[in-house]
Amino acid sequence: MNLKFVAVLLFLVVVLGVMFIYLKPIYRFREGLCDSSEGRLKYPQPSITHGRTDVVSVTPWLAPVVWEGTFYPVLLDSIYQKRNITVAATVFAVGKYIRFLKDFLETAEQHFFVGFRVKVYVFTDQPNEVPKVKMAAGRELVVRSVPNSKRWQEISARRMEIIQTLIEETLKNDVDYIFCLDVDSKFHSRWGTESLGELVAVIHPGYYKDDRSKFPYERRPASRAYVAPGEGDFYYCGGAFGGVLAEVHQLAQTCRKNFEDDAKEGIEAAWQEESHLNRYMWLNKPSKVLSPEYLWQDFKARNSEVRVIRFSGVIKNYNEIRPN
Ligand code: UD2
Repeated sequence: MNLKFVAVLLFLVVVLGVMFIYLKPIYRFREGLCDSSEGRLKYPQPSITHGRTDVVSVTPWLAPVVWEGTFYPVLLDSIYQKRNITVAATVFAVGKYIRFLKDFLETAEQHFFVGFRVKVYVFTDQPNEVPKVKMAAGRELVVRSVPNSKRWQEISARRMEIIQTLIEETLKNDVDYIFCLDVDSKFHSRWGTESLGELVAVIHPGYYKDDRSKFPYERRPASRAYVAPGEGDFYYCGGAFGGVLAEVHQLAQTCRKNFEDDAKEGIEAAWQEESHLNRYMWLNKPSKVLSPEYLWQDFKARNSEVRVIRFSGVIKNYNEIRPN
């Protein structure tokens, strides 16, 4: 009886072993994951009609616009894996916004540059309240104290100054890419190497089908965030942008200076640093543009061209969470 059992068990182990050896490569090949016998990656042949026809996938200045279906994640990951990159993310959780941090950090662990070296910089006025989130090997959480402010507009806008200083004082030789993200958001799906570029902007989910005359740019010529009628490419989010350190440093420094010079003259742009960022991106075209998959809004129904929501802003009660 025991011998029979052992024989059946052995038989099953052999069958499963053979299946594993022969079927795994076939499965992996279908997924586009397979190494060829020479150790090279196999993936579907690029087609001359590659990409999507229902959405824009390249800008007039020839920057890619990243949508699901325009890239092979495994191919991109293999390219950047060889470069051994480190990606930083900044996130601010000041005042009541600390409540969003746990979900942000936990979902970042599941979806944001999984398998890569990542440093998440949390800026908060309540360092003791930062949730303990288990981070995978090679991933690190750094907590920095920042003061609170009476005005939410200042909390949001002062991020540029803090990002500028962080790059100058800490990140310079340590990190290759940086993304600056809103905390009241969650990751739902992959955000990875496809998003990397010199200067990266995300198209705002609220305006991507609108004519540029409807974009909420700063329209007063007195402001340094001014965008004239007939100007502007896309309306970009203030809640997510990034790129290589030098480019993001230049962006943060310029937006900060323009914001402060405006303030000296008693002007605050319509959407604070988001307005300055939009002006900056008009004059300094992003080298990669991310579709609204990369910052959706939970209160919006998903449109059919948005096949994947990767990151989205949660529904929040502004009156309840903002300082004023
Ligand atoms: C938009 C932008 C935001 C910013 C703002 C204009 C998106 C999705 N969001 O969102 O990035 O450009 O317009 O100022 O594009 N914060 C705190 N504590 C506060 C207030 C803000 O920590 O009391 C931080 C936090 O990281 C938050 C971010 O600042 O995610 C932006 O503030 P918001 O979410 O209130 O801005 P909102 O929703 O108007």
